[in-house]
Amino acid sequence: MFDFKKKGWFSGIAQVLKKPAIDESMWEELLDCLILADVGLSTSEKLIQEIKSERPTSSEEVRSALRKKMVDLLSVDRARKEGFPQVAVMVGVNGSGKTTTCAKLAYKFKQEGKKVILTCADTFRAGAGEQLKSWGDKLDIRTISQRPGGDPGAVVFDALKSAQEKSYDVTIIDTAGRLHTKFNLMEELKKINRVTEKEAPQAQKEILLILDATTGQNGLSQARHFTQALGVSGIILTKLDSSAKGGIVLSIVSELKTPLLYVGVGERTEDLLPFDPQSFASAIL
Ligand SMILES: Nc1nc2c(ncn2[C@@H]2O[C@H](COP(=O)(O)OP(=O)(O)OP(=O)(O)O)[C@@H](O)[C@H]2O)c(=O)[nH]1
Ligand SMILES: [Mg+2]
Repeated sequence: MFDFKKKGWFSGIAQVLKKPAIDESMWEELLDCLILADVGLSTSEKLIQEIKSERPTSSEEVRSALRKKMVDLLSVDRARKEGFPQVAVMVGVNGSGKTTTCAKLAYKFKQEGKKVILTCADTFRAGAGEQLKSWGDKLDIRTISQRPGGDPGAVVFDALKSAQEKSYDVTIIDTAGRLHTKFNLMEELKKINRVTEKEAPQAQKEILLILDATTGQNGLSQARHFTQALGVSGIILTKLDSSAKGGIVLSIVSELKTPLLYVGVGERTEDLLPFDPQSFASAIL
């Protein structure tokens, strides 16, 4: 299990809350701690304002209010996330960890006894198909790909047909990394979505945005474009094991109003953890 507490992202808060008096300087120090942990200015200010308005009378009350606010904030839109996706399309910028996360998710579903198929709709980068296939081989999971330069929509079509004919439970679709500013590439993702809508209308679908936690606040504006253009249903935050600061999860969910479903904490297939707001908040505070 990944130890959120060990990272010490919010250890400053514990120090501030050791002080007996609740005064203006304490609120300022708390705000600084949140910003330093990469919570982002507007989310940090919002959290502090809300807690302040409850007029806590002890540092313990401040701590429990902060914990509760964090859980509320992180719990956005999670109710409909029951069950498992039958079709998952992974989107995001270059190098964010899409292909690795495809393998991690495939491994997880396979562990749960589901029949999984991996699909490489990244026909852009030479070697993308081989990269996904080598994960598939390692996990003994069927992988569908096409030669570079092919039509990603066609690969997805083939994969969904095959999944239906052979009764696969989950189809995981990898796509090419792209910047949200590349109009044609964004249109290509929309086309992939249209193919999944058409070929698997009944399936529970997820469009998952794979975000690299180390890009911090800068990654957020890119992410916003993806969520707006594609109707992203969930986020997977990768590389939380590296130099990233955990507060980023709060700014992501607060800014994008999209639930954070998993975090990536390493390069191995087992390094994907379901994200649970309650355990996160309890671990860090
Ligand atoms: N430390 C760490 N590294 C990760 C994690 N997830 C992915 N990586 C690494 O990030 C690098 C890029 O991962 P890929 O899965 O190839 O990223 P991608 O989004 O598919 O990249 P493109 O297809 O080129 O856009 C690889 O070196 C991965 O091992 C993670 O959770 N932690
Ligand atoms: Mg890739």
